[in-house]
Amino acid sequence: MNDIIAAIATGKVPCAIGILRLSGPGCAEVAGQVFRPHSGRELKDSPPHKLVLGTVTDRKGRIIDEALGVYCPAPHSYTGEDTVELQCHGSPAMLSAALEALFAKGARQAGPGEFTKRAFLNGQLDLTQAEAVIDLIDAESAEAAANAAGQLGGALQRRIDPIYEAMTDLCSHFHAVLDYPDEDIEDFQIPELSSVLQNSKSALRKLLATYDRGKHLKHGVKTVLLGRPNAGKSSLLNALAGYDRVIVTEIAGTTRDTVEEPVRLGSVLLRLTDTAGIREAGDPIEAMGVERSEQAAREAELALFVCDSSQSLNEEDRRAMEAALKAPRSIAVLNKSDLPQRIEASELPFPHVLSLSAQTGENLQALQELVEAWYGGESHCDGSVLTNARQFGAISHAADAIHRAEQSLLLGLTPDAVLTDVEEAMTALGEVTGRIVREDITNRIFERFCVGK
Ligand SMILES: Nc1nc2c(ncn2[C@@H]2O[C@H](COP(=O)(O)OP(=O)(O)OP(=O)(O)O)[C@@H](O)[C@H]2O)c(=O)[nH]1
Ligand SMILES: [Mg+2]
Repeated sequence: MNDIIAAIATGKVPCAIGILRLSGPGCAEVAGQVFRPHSGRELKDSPPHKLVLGTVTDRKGRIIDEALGVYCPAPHSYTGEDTVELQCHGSPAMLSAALEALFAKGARQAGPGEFTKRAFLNGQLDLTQAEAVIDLIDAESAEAAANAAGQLGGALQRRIDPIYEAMTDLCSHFHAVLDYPDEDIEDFQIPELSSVLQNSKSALRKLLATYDRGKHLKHGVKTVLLGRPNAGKSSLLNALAGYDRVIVTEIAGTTRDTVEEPVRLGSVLLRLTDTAGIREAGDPIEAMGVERSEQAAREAELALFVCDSSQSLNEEDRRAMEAALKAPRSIAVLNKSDLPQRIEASELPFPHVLSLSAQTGENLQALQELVEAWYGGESHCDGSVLTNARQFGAISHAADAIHRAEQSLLLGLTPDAVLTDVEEAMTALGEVTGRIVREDITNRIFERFCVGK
């Protein structure tokens, strides 16, 4: 990591400001050959962490921009190394020319995520925080951003660390007793082991339970609109999206294919899929559309069964209902509440039935309230939830290992057999935060038990 990396940190379209970023020992010298402060001082001698105005040159030495530069010497920087940022005007051509000039002076192109990787390797961030950086960049809602910002601030790490610490204490105690019999160390206690295992398992299970909320925050809730032709599915999608996303006509069978649209309902992002109306298809294309509707229903977390409440229920409605009820959560929508009603809520075998009008917008609020009650809320936007499959997989692995350790203890196996599983759990937790287990146990032995004095 001794080389100097450089990259354009902003997008590749013309905009007001474009940022060039460098990191690595001595990068201020390299940047200083391309960016010259108006003050006449070298960039490396400029006041650290302060913006200075200057000119940017290309590899031929021609001035191509006037920009602000900031030098952050190690270790007080994002990567923990010397870093420089040049805030230029946002011309992609100019930024490329300046980047080439930096390459000519000894920098090399940074790889994807390399600045954050260096921050991790230099101990500025743990893995959960490094992952939060990418979540923050990808955030599609303020809630997702708030959660990623919380994780970047270390919220998930703070939740995992105490569990890891308790296991470290346990293992280090055990190894200390075993490896240093001459030292006067208190003997190992089975009840202590048992209670640590129990607490750890319950904390890990609570953490695993946050994954659904984390997924919803990050990716939205996969939602499908199901119903017979002309029920008003597309009208509902348009009403929720706030614009005419899909074609609506009075002709039954208007929608022939599935159509996806992200829709925000309060604090919840729904990945809404409109589908072809479910019925005995009149032609092969429609048949394929209906098959896709049923496929979308199988993949959905939330199904909205839409029916035309001005018409009595028929077989087609029942077929759509059946598909909707298979989703983990479902809501029956009695659409067209603005027309004379022919269906009673009690006719529908759904725990949640809402009467509304996609056309007039009447009672759409009720749908939002229900969705928010299920998937929304501010409570879990603090960054302490699991948001990706890697974290979930590793925490599940840890929970399984702890469960095995508990079982071994119950079966009366010796503590070393139990501790093998505990160490496996620690390794799995270490994968989430990026900690190295052996090193931590060793450090703790010397820290806590003063072995070797
Ligand atoms: N009065 C009234 N008409 C509605 C309402 N919602 C939809 N419609 C009408 O019902 C007809 C069918 O609406 P669509 O949204 O195309 O229905 P769909 O379920 O998508 O139908 P397919 O795509 O054929 O499966 C259109 O003429 C809409 O204007 C409503 O709330 N009230
Ligand atoms: Mg439609």
